[in-house]
Formats: sequence, structure tokens, C-alpha cells
Amino acid sequence: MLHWVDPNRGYAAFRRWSLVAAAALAFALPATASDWSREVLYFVLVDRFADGDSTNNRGVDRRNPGGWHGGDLKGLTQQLDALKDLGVTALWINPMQLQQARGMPAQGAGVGSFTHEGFHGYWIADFEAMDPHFGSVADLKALVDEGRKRGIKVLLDVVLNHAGYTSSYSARKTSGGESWLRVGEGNCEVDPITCAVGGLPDFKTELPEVREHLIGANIALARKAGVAGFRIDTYKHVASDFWLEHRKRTRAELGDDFFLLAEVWGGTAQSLDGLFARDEVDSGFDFSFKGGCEAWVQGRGRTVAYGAYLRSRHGVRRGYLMAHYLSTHDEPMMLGTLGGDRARFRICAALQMSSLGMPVIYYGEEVARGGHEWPMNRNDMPWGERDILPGKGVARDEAMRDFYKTLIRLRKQHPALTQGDYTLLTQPQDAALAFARRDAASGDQVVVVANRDDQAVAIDVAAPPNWPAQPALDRLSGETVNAAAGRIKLEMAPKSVRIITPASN
Ligand SMILES: [Ca+2]
Repeated sequence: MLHWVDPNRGYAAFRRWSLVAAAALAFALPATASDWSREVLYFVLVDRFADGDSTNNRGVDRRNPGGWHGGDLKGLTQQLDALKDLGVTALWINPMQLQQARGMPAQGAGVGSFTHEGFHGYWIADFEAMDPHFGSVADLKALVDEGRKRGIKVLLDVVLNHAGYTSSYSARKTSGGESWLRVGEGNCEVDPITCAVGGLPDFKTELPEVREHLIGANIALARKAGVAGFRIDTYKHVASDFWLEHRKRTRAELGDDFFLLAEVWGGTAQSLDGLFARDEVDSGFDFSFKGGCEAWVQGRGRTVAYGAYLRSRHGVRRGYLMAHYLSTHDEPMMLGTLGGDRARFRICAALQMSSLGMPVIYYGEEVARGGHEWPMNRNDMPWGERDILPGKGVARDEAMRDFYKTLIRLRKQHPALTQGDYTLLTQPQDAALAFARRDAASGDQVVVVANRDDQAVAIDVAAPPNWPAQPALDRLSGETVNAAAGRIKLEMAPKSVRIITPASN
């Protein structure tokens, strides 16, 4: 295109133009350079996933629901092709540091008493050492490197609030003679910063030496392994000035793109906004999505109100992101809450994958992993007949996995689903949920319809503006949908969901 000018002059002009364009773009972009709005995040408790190295299985007891089960970084790395095939683009792995040596007595619903070990990674005894059950720093780097080859980023879970119940930190003092850990449990309702969450010893993160140790150790590990970001545990229990320093440090030492996802318990678009306004992090969890969908698909609440909630999620500050899940290690698994109703579960999975934000799949959810309440919400990844421990022989639902694959593919194909705006099509008298997503930049548009009832429902809603005339297609079933004369009309089977686009899309 520049053949009619001197190539060097043309290039110089192009360079000048691109610098100006880049500057203009940078100005137009939000404060954060890291954009994870198109990622599909997969959360793994590494010990529960795949055992790739039996030499590190010290103390493994697979019959203990709270024990070590032998999964490790090598095993996870070996399954990256399967995760790529599913369509995930980022992994969230639990904290990797050395766990307290001894387990804790515990009692769980339906499992009685058991010994609870630090297999989940949140009971750290030494922030400067890897836990050998998970593997070495080299193993973590190998996961990151192999993931990168497959377009999968790694997000490392970090704890900056508390130590394990037992660790050498209890004896540690600053040069001024002050203890690193607070004594007493405090009251998290009164003061979340100084309380002991779950009775775990609280670090005095206001002390510079403590701060340096925690931030420095996590940054050093991240740098050695090359992880793309942190998922930050128990965020609201550490003060904002700590997080501002943490943000500055991670950017300076790990790069401007280093991504931060905060676990602010109870987070919503509204309650996270202060963090985003201060640019402490890039993202936070939406704690309403799971419960909202569970309630709605089970017939609680009006459909129009649920649709309005989905619209309210678009109130998130521009350039920042909410991560939304159906299950986690800290909450009962959705499929269990729905009484094993896979049709209703599929509706929520489809709504998750067609909503704004970063969807998080809790390992095994995509194959209908069993387990409901803690500790069974942290049970083994089901592998069916595949020769992978610890979940070898545990049944899995391959049709559910295929459904997830389709949902993820649609999400990637349609910018309307990742970044489009939201129009609620449901009217107050309607039983079924219908909404439109439209990406103004590309013109891409999608209509999502869901019927939570045990009966079939006839849908007749106004097509969104700019919706082309016939034909339209339901991308989940492949069926043609009647979208003539500005109306979308279809019969919805009991407990069903459709993701509809113009056939030309
Ligand atoms: Ca192992």
C-alpha cells in the first residue's frame, strides 16, 4: 500500500502514525492493559486432579475425604491437551507453597470425622518453599510453558492474609521485637482486617517486614514460573493500602499485564467498584451468579427480576471484569443443590457462558462431577475408564462435556457474548427468560432463551432492533427458529435453553 512513496519514508510515516494511534488507543483503553474478558477459566485443586508422579505421594490416603489424594503439577500438565480440547484458555490453580505438616481434626456432613490436610493449599507453613506434594518450581514452570504452547494461561492462587494453623511464623518477630501474627481470633463482622478467618493465624500485614515477606515470596515464585496472574484469597481481610502497594509491586516486577483477580467474599458489580476505582485489581468474583441461577431455575422469583439482575451485571466499571462460577471449593456444588437435575444445570451453564464476565469452571463440573457439600465438593476429578488417579473409575458424563465444548465454542465465536450489551426481551407476564446480547463494533448479535418450567412454553418476544429477517438458528440444537416480522416465536421444551443467532452469523 505504500509502494508510491520512498519505502523508508513510508515506513517512518507508518511508524509515526502507529505511535500516535497506539497512544490514542492507550488513552482510550481503561487503566489496565490486561484484558481477560474473553478467557474461560478452569479452577483446579491440583491434589484432586491427576497424579503424574507417585514419588511425591507421602501420606496419601485416598479414602480420607480430607486427605492428600496424590494429584500434582506433572499430572495436570499431562492433561493440558484435554483441557485445550474442552476450550479453556486459562487455569486457576490452588496455592502451591509448603503446607503445615499435620492435619486438623474435622467433621463433615455425611462423612463423619476425618483428618483435614492442607491438600487445598490454603494452610501455608513456608511461603518460600513449594509443597512437594504438588511438585517443584520447575514443575510449575513446565505447566506454564506447556500451557502457553496451547494458548492456556496459568493464574496462581495466593494467600496474603494468614498462615497455616501451625507454622514457624508463630515464633517469628520483627527486628523491633513484634510478633508477625496477631493473637486471638477477633471478630470478622466488626473488623475483617484483624480477625482470624476460620481461626487461621492473621498476619500483621501493616508491618513492613511481614509485608515484604509475603509480597516478595509470591512475586519471586511468579517470576520463576512465569505465571500470568494471581487469584488473591481472602481479599477483604487485608487493608487497601497493602493492595495498592501489591498492585504497584506486581506491575513493576511482573509486568503491566500481570492480572489480579480478587476473592472479595460477597462481591457484586456494586461492591467491587471501590477496588476497581482505586485500580487495586483487574477483576473480582461475582458471588451472586451461582445463587441467582440456582434460585431462578428452581422456580423461585420472577423471571423478569432475574433478567434484571443479569442486566445489572453490566454495571461493572469499564475495563474491569467480574468472574462468575456455578460452584467452587467454598460453596456447595450447583448440580448437587439442584438435586442432580442435569437439565436445569445445563440452563445455568448456558447462561454462565452467554453472560458478561469471565466464566469459571470448577474442575469436573463439565462432566457432572458428584459431591455437594464440603468436603465432598473437593472430591476427585472423575476420569471414567481412563487410567488416571485419583479419580480412575469414577463415572463421568461425556454428553455434558460435549455441551460445555459447544457453549465455549459459541462464546469464542460470538463477541456479543463476551463484550456485547444486554437487552431483556422478557415481559413481566412471561414465564421464560429471553435476552439479547449485541456487540456494536462487529454487529454480532445473539438471543438467549431459557425455560425453567417442567412444562413446554410458547415464546413470542420482540426481536431486538437490527435483528435481520429469517432465518435464525438455535446453535445448541441446530434447529431453525421462526424470527419473521420482528418477532421471535418458538416452542421451548421443558427445562431447556437455546442460543439463537441469525443464520448468517
Ligand atoms: Ca503425586
